[in-house]
Amino acid sequence: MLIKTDNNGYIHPASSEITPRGIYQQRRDLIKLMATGAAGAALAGWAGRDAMAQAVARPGKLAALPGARSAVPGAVTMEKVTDYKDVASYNNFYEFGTDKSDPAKNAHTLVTKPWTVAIEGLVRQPKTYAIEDLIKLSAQEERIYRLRCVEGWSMVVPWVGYSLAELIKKVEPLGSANYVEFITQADPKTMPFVGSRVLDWPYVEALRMDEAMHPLTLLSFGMYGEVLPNQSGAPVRLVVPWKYGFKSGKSIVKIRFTDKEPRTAWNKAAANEYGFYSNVNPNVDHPRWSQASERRIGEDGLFSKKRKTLMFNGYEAQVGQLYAGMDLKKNY
Ligand SMILES: Nc1nc2c(c(=O)[nH]1)N[C@H]1C(S)=C(S)[C@@H](COP(=O)(O)O)O[C@H]1N2
Ligand SMILES: [Mo]
Repeated sequence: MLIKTDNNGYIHPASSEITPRGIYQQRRDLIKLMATGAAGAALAGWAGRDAMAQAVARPGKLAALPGARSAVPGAVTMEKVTDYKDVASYNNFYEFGTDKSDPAKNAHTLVTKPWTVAIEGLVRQPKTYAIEDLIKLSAQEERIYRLRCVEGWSMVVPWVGYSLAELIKKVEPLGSANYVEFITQADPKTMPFVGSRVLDWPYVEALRMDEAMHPLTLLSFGMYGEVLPNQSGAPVRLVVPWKYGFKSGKSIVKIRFTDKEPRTAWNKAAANEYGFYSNVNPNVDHPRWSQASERRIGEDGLFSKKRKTLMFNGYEAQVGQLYAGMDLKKNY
């Protein structure tokens, strides 16, 4: 394949191989049309849409990882998908630097092969999975999720993966397993900022068991029909769409089942700012800024915060009952 490099260091395929962004938008438009019921003629195009989606669905340099559109309720938002170039160049991945542009520049040193994910703790079937086997454990689905960072920006990404629940069922947690902890890679040789004092490495996150079992909690291996680029958390990350982005750990190497609530990296760094739950909530402000609104990467201006942030990031109908009776101001 012919490649050229742009000034961000990205390798792009020959233009004849580029199609997906346009196709994604067409798919979104068509789905929207179907949803409004204004689509008699569009029905004829439906088969064409699928053929089109299968024929492309990849931006270029990485291995294809297509997923069938998810049927999980709430898994496919109708909002405009953020451009791949924005999603892959504006990142938080502190192991590669604290500037938004650092991960895209630095994460090429991450070694994703070989890669294993160890399942440990309170389970009947502890096991270390080779990434290749983990990818095949369940059918890959495409989920188009909003992701809202605690810093006040958001984006809409077509992730590829399957519900974490599929893996959890296979490894059979014990009755005493109340939490699931996600431990991510911390290799100072390949991750230049591991060792910096911003966080206590490795980056660790965790969920309550019912949150981990919720079908929207995604174990993700890809985006835009390809395997994940390193800066997005290759080869496997979590995406928990109703929580602030930092709950979605990147480049996971261990999944541990525990009885007690695990200490998490950001909670250790600043417990008053980053709670264990960290559900997106426009009514509970961060101690240093409001969470009532957000700006969409690639669309809203850098200094405008135009969009109203939605309760549970818009996933309230699906996940609200997980928190029935809880004081969300206290359990932030
Ligand atoms: N290992 C690791 N995972 C991480 C982070 C990190 O610094 N290290 N940052 C988190 C934060 S704050 C956000 S908002 C999301 C960002 O994901 P994105 O770069 O794919 O948008 O990743 C999360 N996962
Ligand atoms: Mo974030």
